[in-house]
Amino acid sequence: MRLIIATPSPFARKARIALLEKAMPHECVIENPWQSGTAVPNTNPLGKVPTLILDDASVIHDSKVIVEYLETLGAAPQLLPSEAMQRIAHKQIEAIADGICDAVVLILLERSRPAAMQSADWMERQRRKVVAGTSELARLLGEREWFTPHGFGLAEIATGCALGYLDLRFPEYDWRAAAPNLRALAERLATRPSFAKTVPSAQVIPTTA
Ligand SMILES: N[C@@H](CCC(=O)N[C@@H](CS)C(=O)NCC(=O)O)C(=O)O
Repeated sequence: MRLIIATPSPFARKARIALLEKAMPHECVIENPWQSGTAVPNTNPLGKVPTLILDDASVIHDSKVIVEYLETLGAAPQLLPSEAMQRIAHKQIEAIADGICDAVVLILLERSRPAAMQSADWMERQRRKVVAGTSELARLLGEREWFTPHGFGLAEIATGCALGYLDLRFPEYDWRAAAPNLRALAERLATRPSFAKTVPSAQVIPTTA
């Protein structure tokens, strides 16, 4: 399998962590989906990473679909619980974590526009989503070690990727002070080789009009 990634992408990181946790052999191909001439649209009509290319050349894209696909292969550990409501809890938490990342991406894109074209209102609207989403993740975790009785799984992966992305792309928001329980979760996750091997790093977002 080949996984098309970008080094800062929290969505790509989610898929990478799932592959590493399950010890599935794969190759990572680094792209920058924002650069002109990127090959990403050749495998994903939406032009986004991650994209998973299987050995028979079939393609699976969107991190949520990739993780669901990997689960069907049956390798341990199980990242999505079999029990229905716990499974929904993991997917709900993933949706919040991904939504935080979407809002940060929108802020970055706005900042990449010429200063006179940037909308402070738009960026503030996205910042509120980041803060409210993080606060909801903290509420859902509470004082527990993991979000659900299933233990480590998709919810923790998605949350860890969102928090890592905040550190990289939105460091002005001190989520550790706002949510000490998420800080403790992030510290636990950082000890896992899958997280340590996939720490995000920046790529350039070209200026857009
Ligand atoms: N829902 C998608 C989101 C993927 C996404 O937004 N990826 C960003 C990088 S962090 C991207 O490739 N953006 C390029 C673009 O939107 O043109 C997923 O979970 O895979």
